Amino acid sequence: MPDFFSLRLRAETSGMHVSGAERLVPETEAAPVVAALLERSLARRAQRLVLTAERVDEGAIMEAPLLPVTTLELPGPLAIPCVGGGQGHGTRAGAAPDPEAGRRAAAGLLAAAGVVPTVAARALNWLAAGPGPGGRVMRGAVLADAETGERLEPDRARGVRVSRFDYHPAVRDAVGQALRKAGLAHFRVGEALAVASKVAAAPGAVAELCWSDDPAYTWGYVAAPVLGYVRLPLKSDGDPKGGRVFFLRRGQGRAAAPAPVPAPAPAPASAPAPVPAGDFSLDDYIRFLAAKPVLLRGPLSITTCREEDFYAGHALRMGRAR
Ligand code: WAQ
Ligand code: MG
Repeated sequence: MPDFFSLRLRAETSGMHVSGAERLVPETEAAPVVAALLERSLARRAQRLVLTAERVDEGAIMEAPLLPVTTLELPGPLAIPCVGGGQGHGTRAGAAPDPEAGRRAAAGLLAAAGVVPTVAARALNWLAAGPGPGGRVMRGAVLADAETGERLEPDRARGVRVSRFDYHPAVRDAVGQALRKAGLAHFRVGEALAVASKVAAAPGAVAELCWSDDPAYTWGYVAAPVLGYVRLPLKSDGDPKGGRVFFLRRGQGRAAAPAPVPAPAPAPASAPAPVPAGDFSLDDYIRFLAAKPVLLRGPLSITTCREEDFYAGHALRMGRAR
């Protein structure tokens, strides 16, 4: 394989971050991908675009499995399930998914993945209020200790950005096709699945909670090594608050032990096994998210599932891990 390029585009208006895009592509594709990223940001009329392009040695790249995707059907008349709706982001025309039911379900999923329930509840409040100083939206993610709820991100205004990841070139087209076929063509789904799959591959990863700060995009997800990527309605139409919380279990070691690198995994049959908490530090965790080049691959599973069936199918109890 040729060398790869990490391409990162950041768009700002009046000094405020408006959007970002991350790609990790073979050198031969770098030029057309840069053009596509620029086009998308220009269409959003940003004032300032910052493009970073860095050569990445192919030998430094790790492969990690894509999380299986489930759209959760929630009980109640308002939460209408959604794959195949043709809207691209999971809502059938006329359906008004109930974000309160979604947030309750998200709390249960986080607890099942190993987040202490009071910590999960706190995290939902962070995103609802805007997790940055003064209730602002952050550019990156909140890091939270899954057991104590302590916030661990070094910069409370910026958060931690996941970078240097992409779909493996061998699966990228097939993934796009599978998502479109399932009614999940919206670019946010494909981008979020890639972020979540890298985050779940980090040493010490327990779970992630996310919904967009785009006021028009109301679906979000809970992702975890033991759950996969679980989509659900998480906010009301028009709400501009959103963000990400990465929950982690810290390892024993405090020295600069290198992050354990999982063997290049063949695609998992269902959910990939959780990475056990090992000998790694918070710095290792952050370095993995920001700097370790990761290509995601494996067949992509996409299903729709009722909440109780999801727990049964994953051998999880509602609200707590097996
Ligand atoms: N690394 C860390 N945090 C990030 C990153 C990143 N690369 N990109 C975005 N964030 C944080 C940041 O705080 C944003 O404010 C927040 O996440 C939301 O970002 O399957 O599009 O790009 O239908 O608005 C979920 C899709 C879409 C659910 C989420 O997030 C589905 C989305 P956005
Ligand atoms: Mg984004």
